[in-house]
Amino acid sequence: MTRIHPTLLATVAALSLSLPALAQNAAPEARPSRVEGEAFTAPSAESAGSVPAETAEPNTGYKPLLPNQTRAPKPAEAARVDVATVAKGLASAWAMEFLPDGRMIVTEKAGKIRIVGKDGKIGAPVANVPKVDSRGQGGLLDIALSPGFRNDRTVYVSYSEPREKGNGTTLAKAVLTESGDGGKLENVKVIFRQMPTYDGDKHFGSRIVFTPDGKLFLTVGERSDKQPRVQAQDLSSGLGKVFRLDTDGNAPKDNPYVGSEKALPEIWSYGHRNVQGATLDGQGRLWTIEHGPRGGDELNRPRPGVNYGWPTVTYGIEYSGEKIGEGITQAGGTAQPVYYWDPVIAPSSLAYYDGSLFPAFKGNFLAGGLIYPGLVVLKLDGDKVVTEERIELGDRIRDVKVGPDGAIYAVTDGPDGKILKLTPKNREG
Ligand SMILES: [Ca+2]
Repeated sequence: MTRIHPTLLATVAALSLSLPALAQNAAPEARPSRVEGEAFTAPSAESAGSVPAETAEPNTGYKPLLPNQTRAPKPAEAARVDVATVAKGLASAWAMEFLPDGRMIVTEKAGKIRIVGKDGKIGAPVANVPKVDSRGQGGLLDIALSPGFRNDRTVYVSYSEPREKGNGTTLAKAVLTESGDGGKLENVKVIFRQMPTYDGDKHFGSRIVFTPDGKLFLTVGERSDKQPRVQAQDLSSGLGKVFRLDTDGNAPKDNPYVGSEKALPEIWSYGHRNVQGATLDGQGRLWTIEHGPRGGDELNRPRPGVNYGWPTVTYGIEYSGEKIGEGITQAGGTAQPVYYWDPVIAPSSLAYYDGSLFPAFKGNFLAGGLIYPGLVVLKLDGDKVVTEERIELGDRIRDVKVGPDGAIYAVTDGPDGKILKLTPKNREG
């Protein structure tokens, strides 16, 4: 965790930010303040151009605290991609994963899992999927393969679970057995429930990310409405959190709040809004992308016990145009987003590019956009964004994955959904 250096405090004073709040948070047990590392050094890259990818009018009058925290320049040289459709006819696909043999496994929001062949043939629905509440933004959400899938055939799914007096995001594991072009889930076990249950149809998250130490992260939402969303700041509530779990859904002993009487031991980080994108970077660290309010989508690198601000601190405003809470964009004890978008892109998904087909994308993040109809490519240097590039695909993108072949696969939203494959444009052809 970052300690505040005296010279940084002086810098902060010079910038006339709130010193009392900072002093309070400089106590040994305090969460990192917004003043982090080399935050005041403007990042730059040789590949950067001089104009941002985003040129539309912002929705808010807020200014970023940090250089390049929004509207980073585009690369001087644009990526040239070919786009092919590898599968079509999916019904509101939500998530896609590659199976070890190169086929794909896909969730559909209404509650179906299908295996898609390498030839694009969409398989029959897998039987025995848990019942989902698919109203609004709910339904069958993410799917992830157990790290030992080749042997244990275990899959993990997150979904909005119908419950007494409402619904909530639930994580289940099951064994996938295949027959014909379909199959079934066996030994379905709910291993974690986001609580409390709430009667709504928005902001369920969610993504599942396994880590090399045999644990997993589960991201969720805060249920959107004004009444539940304040619980994103409440450590006794499961709303608006990133959880870290073991593969049976229990809190690992080294989680930040294990042993605390007032906080849920499964919590990794808090103050999140609706996290629908999550991935590990090349160092195995978690990154998330979340839907903000109007003008406040965020890229974060969630660290243990850190408060990401929502709904007290945000760069966005209500869709009505009102400010959110006190309308503050920074506060001691909360982490600034690494990057934010105003206007929003509505980020559905996040992947880390570690393939070799696109050398220029090596180590970059790829985010799928629902409002921005395509992919957003972020190049980072030392955890700061140096360029933002847009690849328009003409469709709402629900998930993005890097294939075993190094190609980029984007899953489109809505009826007659497609899986698109992006490869570098053949300059000779
Ligand atoms: Ca935030």
